[in-house]
Amino acid sequence: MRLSRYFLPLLKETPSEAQIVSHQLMLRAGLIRQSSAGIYSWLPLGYKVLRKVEQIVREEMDAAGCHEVLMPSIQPAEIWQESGRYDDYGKEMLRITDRHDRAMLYGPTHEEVITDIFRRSIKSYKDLPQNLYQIQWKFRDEVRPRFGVMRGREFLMKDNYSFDLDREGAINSYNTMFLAYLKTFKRMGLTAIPMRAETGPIGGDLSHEFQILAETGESAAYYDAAFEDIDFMADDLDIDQLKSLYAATDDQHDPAACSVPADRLRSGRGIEVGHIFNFGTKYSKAMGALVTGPDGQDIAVEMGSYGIGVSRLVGALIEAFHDDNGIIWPEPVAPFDVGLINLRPGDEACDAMVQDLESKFRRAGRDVLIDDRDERPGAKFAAIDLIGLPWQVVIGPRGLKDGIVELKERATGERVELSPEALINRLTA
Ligand code: P5A
Repeated sequence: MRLSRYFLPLLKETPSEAQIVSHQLMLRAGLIRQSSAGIYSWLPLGYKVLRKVEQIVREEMDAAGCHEVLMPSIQPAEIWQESGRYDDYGKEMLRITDRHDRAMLYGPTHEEVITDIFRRSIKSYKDLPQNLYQIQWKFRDEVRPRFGVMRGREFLMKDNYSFDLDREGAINSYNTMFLAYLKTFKRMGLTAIPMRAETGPIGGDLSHEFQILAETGESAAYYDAAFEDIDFMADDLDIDQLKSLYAATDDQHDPAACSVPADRLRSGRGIEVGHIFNFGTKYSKAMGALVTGPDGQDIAVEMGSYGIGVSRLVGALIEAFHDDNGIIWPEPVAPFDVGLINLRPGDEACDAMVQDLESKFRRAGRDVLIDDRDERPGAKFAAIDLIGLPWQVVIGPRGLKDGIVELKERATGERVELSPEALINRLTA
């Protein structure tokens, strides 16, 4: 991709409406634009990151044996009246009336829709367990949307729903999601701390929220240092041990009762990027999601739901990975892998080298953004730092005379001069 032909509206000034660094950087780096309060458009660079985050989430859900579906964003009021949540949900629910005066709503979550699908499709215990998920926009009319995509009114969520015959099966589904979540966040370079949580309007008696650590996080988090040493990608993680490790929010933390020795207790600031719930038969009983059990009796299925804030994660990643010059994307979610800075567009040798490197990177499956704009070098360096690509390559006439280009790693600031061959080897190994 050539920057001169791309749609990347960078801002020089920090927009005054943005209070936190991720919101400021998302606007400055041309990732999003606000449409109305808490509602955003995703511009090309931001949308690329959103899709990469979404894809990691999707791969981990598929690996955990879940099946992807897509449910409507607009839902009928009736199913919420059946579950009993229509009145309880209050003003956060955006209520709509269609031309036939039917009550509809923009879904804030999908427990009712999935329970309705289930009850009309699955009749026997032999078809259990099931775990379905989607990646779909939600709407919650938050009183005070703020911090950009971190607390929006319209936001992208990955939501799973599990169906089991009994409590034991349901806990097993819960544990599977618990481990899948730790892996999902780790793949993005994030350590997520699972914390016991309130169930709120979703309901149930067992719930964890997953908080990633960032200095600018919304709430205080206390946790066992063991979380920092665990290899979340390992296949033999001990779920019971993980669940027993100390982790507490501000209101839960009681220094007197905390069992972790002082030198093993860590504290930080957390951002909630996921939340999982087991709510038993709350919806299946209210809505009649029954299966015939082994002895011929009708049984209300045991359910759970599991959410990841996909659009919030883009903001959370920036909160976790940035410096004074801009964003520092971890490689798995970076919009492009490499930024090629052509210091002298129009110079034959520079143009040819850029072209050659681009096609070699492309063949190796590396996504490249070329700054071929007619701009001062300083402006190019600042732009490529701001948008946070993991690797920067500087191509200039002076270096090329000696057969070298310069490589800079965004995260460390480390620079090396090397031959184009060595560069390709290093970044495509
Ligand atoms: C779980 C899946 C649920 O809604 N029902 C389906 C359950 N859980 S939740 O905790 O309310 O939301 C799940 C995750 O969505 C993100 N999130 C938000 N992101 C941006 N803006 C918002 N206003 C917002 N509200 C929730 C969070 O990451 C949350 O963990």
